[in-house]
Amino acid sequence: MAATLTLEEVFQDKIDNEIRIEPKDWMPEAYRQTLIRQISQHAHSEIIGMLPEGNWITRAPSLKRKAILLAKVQDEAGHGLYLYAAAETLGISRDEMYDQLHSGKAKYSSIFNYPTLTWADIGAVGWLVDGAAIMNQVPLCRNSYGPYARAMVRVCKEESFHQRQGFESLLVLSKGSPAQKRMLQEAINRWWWPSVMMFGPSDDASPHSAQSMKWKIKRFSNDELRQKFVDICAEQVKILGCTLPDPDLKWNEATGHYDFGEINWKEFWEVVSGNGPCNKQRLDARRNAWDEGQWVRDAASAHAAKRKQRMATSAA
Ligand code: BYC
Repeated sequence: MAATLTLEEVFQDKIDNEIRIEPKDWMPEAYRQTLIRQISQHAHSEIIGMLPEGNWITRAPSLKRKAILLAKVQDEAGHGLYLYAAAETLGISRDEMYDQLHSGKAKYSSIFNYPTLTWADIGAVGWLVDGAAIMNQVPLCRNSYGPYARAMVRVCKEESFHQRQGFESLLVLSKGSPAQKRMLQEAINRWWWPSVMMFGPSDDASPHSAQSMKWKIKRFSNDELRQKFVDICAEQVKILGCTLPDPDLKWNEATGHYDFGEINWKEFWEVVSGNGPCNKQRLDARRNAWDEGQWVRDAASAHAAKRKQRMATSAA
């Protein structure tokens, strides 16, 4: 007679056989907590990520660019809300997640703590930041938790458009005046290393990777994805007639990849721990938006309570 499997074994068996875990399925508490941590961090990144680009909506150089940027930033709001909804299926409330963000307890992507100083930074965010995000998120479409995987399919479709519009806008600058070309190269110089860091710590310093790979939350390691990103960008930058700010970037015939320079991990951890150029500004903006929206939440709750009462009275 076959031995009875434990809940844990049934769970891992599903994962090993590529069967998705759904909200009502049994799951180990640590799996639930890992997903809450990652999905909520991802949602916060989308919402905070609206700020550096939102900064340029009123200053976009043409009506076309303004319309594109508005749509992109609205997409990011949608991604954030979609992801909060996916995290809620794991038993955390949206208020708790907001509270963790506003109190500084929850992380969000390091990349959004850098400033967007010129219009070219907006193109660079599309090309490099969305490019890095897609590299990380396409494998997440196959992650083992159903609601997160399905959310990622939608998000990746929209982000591919974001990445292309960013590159196209940089391509226009690359054919412009000497000042525009200079602005383009400077934006690439500013955004390159933070984008490379965005993939997270190197594999030997990533505490969560091994377990997340076993649970198929992660399909590739941080360093594998980072290498793919470098390989692609090292070629694409040539089309822009620009360079990446890395003197050690060099094609390696033996490995079939680009070698690249040392990452400044001290800078990465400083930014992650709250000391980046814009951390304070970003969190203050979110906290103010939350406080200033209190009357909307109060009004919506009062309206819902009145409606409920009216329905109860008419049913009686
Ligand atoms: N920034 O063991 P590790 C977008 C933390 S937004 C800050 O490798 P894990 C867009 C990590 O949380 C898309 N913190 O962790 C929006 C952990 O700390 P805790 C953003 C980072 O989870 C607007 C510690 O370092 N994408 O597309 O296995 C405009 C150790 O790391 C970062 C996502 O959120 C970082 N960069 O792997 C434009 C993707 N990296 O929690 C575009 C979803 C690491 O132990 N997330 N940390 O305190 C993931 O794929 C994974 O969570 C990560 C990290 C690869 C980021």
